[in-house]
Order: sequence, then structure tokens, then C-alpha cells
Amino acid sequence: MLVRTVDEIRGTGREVFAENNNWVSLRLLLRDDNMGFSFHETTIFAGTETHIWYKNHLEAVYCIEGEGEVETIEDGRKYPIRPGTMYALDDNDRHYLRAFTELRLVCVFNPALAGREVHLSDGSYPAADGES
Ligand code: 9YT
Repeated sequence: MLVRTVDEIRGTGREVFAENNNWVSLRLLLRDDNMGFSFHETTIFAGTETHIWYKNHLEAVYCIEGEGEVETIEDGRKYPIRPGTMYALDDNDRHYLRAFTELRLVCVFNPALAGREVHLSDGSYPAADGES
């Protein structure tokens, strides 16, 4: 049984800030926990726009707090994000994530992140096997 709180994770290696300071991610479950996915609480700071392309991962995101939108780049569609909204990047969709107010999100990654990943210049995280 694993039990962790965000309070005990803050200030440790499981608290990861974006390379551009657009977000902070509290990584509650990681690859070494052997659950087959990683599980994070992520805060996206108000007024930010983040280009994301998880070409090596599938991600599902559930909004707990805040207002924002996702714009998928291929078709220019915009999806409002508010508390109770879930979106899943089931096609490794390239997108912009915009926070109109501070967003508090719960994120699941498959395969699991190893720990300290931040976005590469193309918006991805490195592949689990080291190939990108
Ligand atoms: C929703 C999203 O992908 N935000 C960027 C941070 C990421 N979720 C993470 O590493 O927690």
C-alpha cells in the first residue's frame, strides 16, 4: 500500500517546475512505484500558454480548479477546461494549454514518467526507453 500527500512531496525531488516556469508538478506516483502509470497534481499558472506534444506518452487530465482551454493544433479546435472536465490525449495530440486563471489538474501518464522530466523543445517528454 502506498500513501502519499502533496504536503510531504513539496520541496522534494518529486516537485518539478517547468523549464519556462509555466507550471509545477507534484509527482505522487512515478515509474519506480510500478503502477504502470504516473500520477501528478499539476498547477498551471494563470496567463500562461504551453505548447505540448506528448509523442512518447498518453496523458489524461482532470481539472479540479480554474478556467482555461486546450487548442488542438492539427484542427484548431478549442476545448474549454473547467472543474469537472477531463481530456485525454489519445492520439498524442499536439496542443496548446492555456490557463486563464490558475488551473489545478490531476494528470496520469502512460508509460509512467521516471521523475524529473520537463518539456523538450518540441513539447514532449523523453521516451521511457531513451528513444525519442
Ligand atoms: C497538463 C499538462 O500536461 N501539463 C504539463 C505538466 C504535466 N502534466 C506534468 O508533468 O505534470
